[in-house]
Amino acid sequence: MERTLILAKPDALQRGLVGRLLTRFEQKGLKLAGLKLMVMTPEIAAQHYEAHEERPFYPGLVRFMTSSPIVAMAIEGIGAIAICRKLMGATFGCNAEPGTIRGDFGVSNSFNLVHGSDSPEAAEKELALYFKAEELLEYDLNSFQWIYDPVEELGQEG
Ligand code: IDP
Ligand code: MG
Repeated sequence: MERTLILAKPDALQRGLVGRLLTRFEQKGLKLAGLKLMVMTPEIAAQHYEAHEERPFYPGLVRFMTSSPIVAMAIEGIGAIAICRKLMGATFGCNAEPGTIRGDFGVSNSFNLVHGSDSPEAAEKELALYFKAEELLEYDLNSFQWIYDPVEELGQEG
């Protein structure tokens, strides 16, 4: 199992799309391990977007992400990082395929609704920025018995 950080960005919250975003991840068969409505502080933004600091869009990105609340989600599943990136679609809404979150709900290069970690290293760093260890819950999700093949994928006795 892998965990990834998903953010519903300020545009998603202001446009009333948070529930529909969460539904995309739930209906795919991913498990919610953490959930939080919060404001991204300038301090969190600086750490989160460290790698983009020199990019021309950085000041606008930080202004956008700190302008209104976000919803942080910890999402779990086998291969969750790559699966969530596929569900999100390409970075720019205008290029994103229909059927993806960015492809279905937006057209903007910057107001693109959703963030998802892009590697295991990023996921670990980013989850720690938004969640304390005790806010990430360990529990059995009953539906996993029907989402995964218990023998092939969950390694349970047949
Ligand atoms: P990602 O969100 O698909 O991983 P990144 O390249 O990591 O894309 O960029 C982080 C965020 O910065 C994007 O989601 C988007 O909001 C913003 N961004 C990236 N490139 C541009 C740009 O060229 N213009 C405006 N905003 C951008
Ligand atoms: Mg990125």
